Amino acid sequence: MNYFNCDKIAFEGANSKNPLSFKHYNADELINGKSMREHLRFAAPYWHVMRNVLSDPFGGGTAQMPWDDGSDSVENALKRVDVFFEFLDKIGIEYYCWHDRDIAPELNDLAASSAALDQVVAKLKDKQAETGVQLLWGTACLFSHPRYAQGGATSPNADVYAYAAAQVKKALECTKELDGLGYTFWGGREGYSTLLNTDMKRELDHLAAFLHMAVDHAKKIGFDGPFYIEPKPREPSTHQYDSDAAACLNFLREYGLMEHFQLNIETNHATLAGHTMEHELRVSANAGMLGSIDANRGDELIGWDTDQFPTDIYLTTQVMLVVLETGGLTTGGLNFDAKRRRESHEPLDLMHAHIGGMDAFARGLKIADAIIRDGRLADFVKDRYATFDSGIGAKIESGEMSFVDLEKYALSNGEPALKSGGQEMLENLVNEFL
Ligand code: XUL
Ligand code: CO
Repeated sequence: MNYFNCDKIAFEGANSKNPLSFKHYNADELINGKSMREHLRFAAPYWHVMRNVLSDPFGGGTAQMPWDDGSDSVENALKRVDVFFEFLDKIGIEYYCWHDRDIAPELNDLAASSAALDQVVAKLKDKQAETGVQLLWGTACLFSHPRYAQGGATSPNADVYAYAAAQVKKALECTKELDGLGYTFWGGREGYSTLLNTDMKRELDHLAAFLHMAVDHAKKIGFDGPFYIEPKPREPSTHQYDSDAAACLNFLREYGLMEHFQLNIETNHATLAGHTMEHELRVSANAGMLGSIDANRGDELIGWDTDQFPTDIYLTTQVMLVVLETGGLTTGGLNFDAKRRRESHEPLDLMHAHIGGMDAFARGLKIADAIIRDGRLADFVKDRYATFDSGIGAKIESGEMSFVDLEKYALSNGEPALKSGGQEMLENLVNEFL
């Protein structure tokens, strides 16, 4: 098959002028004893690669998909699988992710949709065995069909809730069938449009019960991969309950779900929440809950989820600094939850898009590794807290001190001598490596 009209993308090095080559991503090159492929664990999202027609709020799809007959048939869905695996083979990506309704059509009733899913899953299983490609995570689409207009696991309607549960049960079983490493919950419509009609407490209780049932069912079928929650503040809803990493952590703690879940952090969701990606990654990592990454970026001038491919080396460096400092991704990966611009409608644009993202992350990885090996940045941060390493600071950290003790100390110690935070010096230091 040759739908992408190119050979396998090869590493040609930084001096190559071939746009269909990697300049920096060299899968087998070792960085600190581990290959780039193992560090980066790139994944491709079925929904963007195979199903995104590149429409926007003002116009329909532009994407050329000569392999797709536009129908909701199982036959068409099976054909897409071949095209997707051609894409993965040529780009050299070894993991992928799906929603149930990306890979197979939603048909007239639940039983028919599930039967269609089984057929496609059987083919995906064969393709995985043939190629060694692995499923990074599966998920259920609980946001496109009109029945989910008011939510799935937070719907005010119990029949919708049951339908959503049945869909997740099936998606979980398909993930298990494909030896998926994880399972994601992104609550697209788990939130509200207005609080005038919303019993927030009741909806959150329902959501927690739903997730507990998912955990129970995973145990029952022997699925032991982590569940991921993917935070996002809004769009499509006005407010999504999983609005950012901190809100998700609070929810998981409140409802006793911490041990079964990790977070899947997406760049454009972080920025929509008014945070940097680095912030969201650090919040997750601090709680020991950083599981996986949806690697994309937003646009500073557009206020919605533009899902662009990551190209900013500063951003990929920040991401890889957190990933390396926390010991690397284990079950998770870097899933390019990103789409081409509407103007980039040719199949080959998919190649350019992923080449750019992979090269940007390869550079981020090398730079982050160099910054860590250099040590000056970490030394500065450590030194900044040095007053807590001994004396009064060490006593504060060990919990020995009271307000009375600290008042006594402050009265005798005089005015503290504060050192510079050194931001500009550190910004210069980071730029030395770029
Ligand atoms: C939507 C988004 C989803 C999730 C999976 O913004 O990121 O595609 O990654 O449901
Ligand atoms: Co995502």
